[in-house]
Amino acid sequence: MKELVKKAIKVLESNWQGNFTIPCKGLYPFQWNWDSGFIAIGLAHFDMTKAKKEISTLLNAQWGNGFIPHIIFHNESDTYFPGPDYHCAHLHPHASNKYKSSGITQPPVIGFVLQELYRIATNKSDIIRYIEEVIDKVYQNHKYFYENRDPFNEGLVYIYHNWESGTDNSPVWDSIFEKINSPEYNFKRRDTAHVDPEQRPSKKEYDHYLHILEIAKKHHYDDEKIAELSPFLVQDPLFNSMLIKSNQSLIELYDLIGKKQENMAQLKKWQEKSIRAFNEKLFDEELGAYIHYDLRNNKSIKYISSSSFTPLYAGIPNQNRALKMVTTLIEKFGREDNYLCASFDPTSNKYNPVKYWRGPIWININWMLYKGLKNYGFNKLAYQVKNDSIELVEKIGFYEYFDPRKELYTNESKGLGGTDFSWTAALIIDLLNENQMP
Ligand code: 2M8
Repeated sequence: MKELVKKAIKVLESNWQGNFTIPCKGLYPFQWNWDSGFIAIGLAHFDMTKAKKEISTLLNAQWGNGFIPHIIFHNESDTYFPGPDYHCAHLHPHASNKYKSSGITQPPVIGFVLQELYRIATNKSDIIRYIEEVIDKVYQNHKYFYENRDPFNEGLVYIYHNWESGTDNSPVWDSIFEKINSPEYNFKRRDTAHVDPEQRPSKKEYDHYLHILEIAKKHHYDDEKIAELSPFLVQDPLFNSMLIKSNQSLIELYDLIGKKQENMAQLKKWQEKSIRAFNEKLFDEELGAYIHYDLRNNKSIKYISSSSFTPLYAGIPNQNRALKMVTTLIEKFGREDNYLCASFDPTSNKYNPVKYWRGPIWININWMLYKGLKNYGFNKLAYQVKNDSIELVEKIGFYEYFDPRKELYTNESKGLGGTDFSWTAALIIDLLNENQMP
C-alpha cells in the first residue's frame, strides 16, 4: 500500500505546474475547477502548502460576480480544444481581466474541500488561518449560484451545459440533445489524438456542446438570457449535492472560525430550502433514486446514473430513503462480476462500459459514494466501493476511468481515457491514508 501511495504522489508531482495541477498531460493541459478540489485533498496528505496553493490559484480566477470558471487557461497549449479563444470569457462584463478562462462552471466542491483540508491538516491553526483568508470567496460563489442559477427561487440551481455537470456525455443528456438542431461545426478535436475515440464523445455530441456555448457567447454569458434561451437547462442531482455538501461545510467552518455570522445565517436558509426542494422534486419513488430534472422541457429525466447516489454524500435523504437507494444500487449496479460503481445504469441499453461517462467507473464518484454510504451506516457496501477502487488502481494504474467488468482484468489490461490522471491519484492517497488512521 505504501508503494501505491508513493506512485500516486509521483503522478501528482509530475502534473504539478508550480501553482496548480493539470488533470492529465496532453489531454487536459490547464487547470480544471472540480479537479483542483479533489487534487487538493490528495496534496494535503503530503504537502499542505501545495494544497493551499492549488485552491488559491483557482480562487484567484474568480469573477467579480462570484462565478468560478470550469477551466482556467494559465498557460498556453495547443493540445486541447476548445481553448481560450473559443470560450471568450471576456465577453462577460464581470469576467477576470487577469486570467483567461471558460464562461461555464463545474460542480461546486471547494466548500467541502476546505473542510477536508481542515480534517487532514496536522497544523490546525495554520489551516484555520488559510480558511479565514479564502472562505468568503467560496461563500460569494454560492451566492452567485442562488442569485443567478435559480430563476424560480426553488432552492435548486441549474446547469446550462453538459460540461458544467462534469459527467460530460452521460446518456442523461441524450433526450435533450435529440431536440436540438445543432449545426455541423468545422473544428479540430484534440482529445481523440490522446484517447481512443471509442472512449470519447462523438462528433455529433461535440456539435451540440459547441452549439450551446455559441448561444451563451452570443448573449455574452448573461445568466438571465441563458435561463431564458438555453436549450440545455437542467437541475442535476450531482451538481446540487455538491452545492449542498459545500453549504454544510461552509456553515461548520464559519462556526469554527467564529466570524461572519450573517453569512452563516444566509447559508442555513439556503441549505434548508435546497434540501427540502431536492427531496421533493428530484427523488423518483418508482426508480428508487434521485434523478435529473430537465428545466427547459419541464420534465424529469428517468435514468439512473452514479450521480443519482451522490446525495448520500451530502446527507440529503433520510435513513429510509437511503435504504431504498442502496437497494436500487445493489440491484442495478451490484452484479458480482462487475466492480462498483458504473457511472450509468448497467441494466440500461444505453450503458456502455468503455465510453467515458456512459458506464465506466470514476474514482471521484466512488470516493463520494464510499463516504456517503459509510455515513449512513452501510459499511459493507461502502468498503466494497473503496476496495474496488483501490484494487482497480493497484492492478492497472492511475487511469481516468475504468471498465467495470471484472473478467477483463489481466496483467496486460489497460484502463480507459488518460493515464496518470491527477484526481485518481489524489483520492487514492486519501482512501489509503485513512487505513493508517487510528
Ligand atoms: C472532462 O471534461 C472536459 C471538459 O470539461 C473534456 O472532456 O474535455 C470531464 O471528465 C470533467 O468532469 C473533468 O473535470 C475534465 C478534466 O478532468 O475532463
